[in-house]
Amino acid sequence: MPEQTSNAMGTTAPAIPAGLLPDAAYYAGLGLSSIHEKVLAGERLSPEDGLALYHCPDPVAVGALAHHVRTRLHGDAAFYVVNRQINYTNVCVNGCTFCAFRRDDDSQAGAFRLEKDDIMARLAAARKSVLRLDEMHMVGGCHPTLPLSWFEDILRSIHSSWPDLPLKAFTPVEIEHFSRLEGISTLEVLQRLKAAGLVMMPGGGAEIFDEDLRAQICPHKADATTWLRISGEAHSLGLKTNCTMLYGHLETLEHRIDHLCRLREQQDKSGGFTCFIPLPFLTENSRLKLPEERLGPQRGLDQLRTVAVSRLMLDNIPHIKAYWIMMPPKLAQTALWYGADDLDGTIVEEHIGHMAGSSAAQGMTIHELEQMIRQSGFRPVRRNAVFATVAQGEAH
Ligand code: V47
Repeated sequence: MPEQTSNAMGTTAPAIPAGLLPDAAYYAGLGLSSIHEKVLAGERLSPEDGLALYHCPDPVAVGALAHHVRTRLHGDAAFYVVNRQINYTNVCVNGCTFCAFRRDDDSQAGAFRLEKDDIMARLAAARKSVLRLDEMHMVGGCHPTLPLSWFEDILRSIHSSWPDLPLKAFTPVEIEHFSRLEGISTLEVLQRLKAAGLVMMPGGGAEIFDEDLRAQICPHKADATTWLRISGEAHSLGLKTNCTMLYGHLETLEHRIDHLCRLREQQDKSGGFTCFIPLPFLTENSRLKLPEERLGPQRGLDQLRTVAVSRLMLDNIPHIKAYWIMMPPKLAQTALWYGADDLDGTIVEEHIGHMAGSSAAQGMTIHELEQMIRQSGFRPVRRNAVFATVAQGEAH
């Protein structure tokens, strides 16, 4: 039996097997002595440390540090959720240049908008096929006319049909849009949605926080300060939320580290971020054209390194997700060894990544997710939307 250790999140996890982490001399040779020491001591890394990890020539050594932290937090557990994604519309007023999903208005080719009955039917079918859903994940474009009451009604209907189904919906960007449409504060929007049954918010819309870059890729979207403020407001109401970073487009490594540090700072203040999801930019059907050197197979290693640096920098966020829709599933499996501890879930239907070129399936079965986790050497743990454990699996 491996030695048991208690960790910062209050759970007990087996100690990392001795010898997996390269020794101090190896990290000294890479110029990472102080980072190695800080990681072993559980101390916070600086922005400069984050950049040094990005510049380190040995990505495996960076991954081993992240794996050490991930193991300290979660042992050999790798989480997944039996969920159903719903994109209620792709009509959006924001016009972000990277987005392949959005359409200008309801009449444009490829535009869609679900009715309440469509949403209920999708959930009913998903529940029938898996017996029980542990998360409904609903997001959409910022539609120009759909009122807040439309969303409240949908949440209430779902909640009254399936009171045990945790409802995760609406990014801070959608919350800000509802507040503008209704002429009420974002806090009031959140209070109303919570009263209608919302328990969790997904982390989309954070993109990259740097103001100059935001002006280039998403000029009309809620700005960084607003995105972070709304997350904090949600936390103050007891709603848990996730957070993301869209990377691999025009940003520099400094922008990525700045983004991670702003999330970490917000988490110090409000404490409700549950999971961080680094989202590698998928380039198909996008108006944002990247220079040649930003494309190509080397992006795989960058994705693993970004998972690892995120795990190491975000010392106050419990979970890091390798989202198998945006990362190919094989890379998501590998990411479990680079600091990730969660794979998201069964999903069933997804549009944002697929319209941008994701070649992943639309959904995965529970068996496939558990196999992915077991074949990577981890123990599957089925969780719900707020990361409460639903069922523990065996490692093999
Ligand atoms: O907000 C849009 C990003 C996000 C592209 O919280 C793109 O559990 C890559 O946030 N290439 C939506 N990314 C997805 C999201 C999410 C997904 C799964 C789980 C959770 C969670 C959150 O996708 C958007 C945007 O940042 N995105 N277009 C693209 N071409």
